[in-house]
Amino acid sequence: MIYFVTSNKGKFAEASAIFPDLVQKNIGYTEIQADTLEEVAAFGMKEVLQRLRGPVMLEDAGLFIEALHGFPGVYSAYVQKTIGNNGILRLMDGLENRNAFFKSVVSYAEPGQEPRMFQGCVHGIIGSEARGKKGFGYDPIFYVGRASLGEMEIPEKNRISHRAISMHGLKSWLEGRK
Ligand code: ITT
Repeated sequence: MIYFVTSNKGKFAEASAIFPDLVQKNIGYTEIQADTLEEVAAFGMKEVLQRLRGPVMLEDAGLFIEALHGFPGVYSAYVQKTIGNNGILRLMDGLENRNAFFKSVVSYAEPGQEPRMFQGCVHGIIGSEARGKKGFGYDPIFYVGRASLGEMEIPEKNRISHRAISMHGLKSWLEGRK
């Protein structure tokens, strides 16, 4: 059993398809203002470990848009809550370079052990319109090939996503230790 500290149901559903013995803990942690997802995750884990024992993981993720110099990046959750997908589409209006990637950083720790981090990225493009009602966050505007992530069921998204890559990294490491 592993505790996954997250408030995000979509993240939890995707992670549960990879780790069937996951338990969601919606206890919150401080997301510091930093330049990298790694710093946010490492700080969050320190705080979480003061409150939770047992194997625990958390994940910090973000969308990085090339033409916007990596924005919204570490501010992805705030930007999604404020200007949302329509706001991003408007910012991208008329821009030819639509390249973007999602990045996920997972931090995992066990009592008395140094936390470990695993990362994953998926490259795609910001489409000209939102499509699909599956997934969460920026999924409807992020396209890999012809489909947006918002059009994909979890198993399909988990074949390519940043989160699936970082979590499979953790899973392989855990299995390699057995
Ligand atoms: P927790 O911190 O409680 O886990 P959160 O939603 O705040 O949940 P993050 O701090 O990692 O998660 O914020 C990342 C934001 O980036 C998230 O709120 C989404 O808007 C977006 N995001 C991350 N992964 C995504 C994905 O797979 N698909 C679409 N949007 C994603």
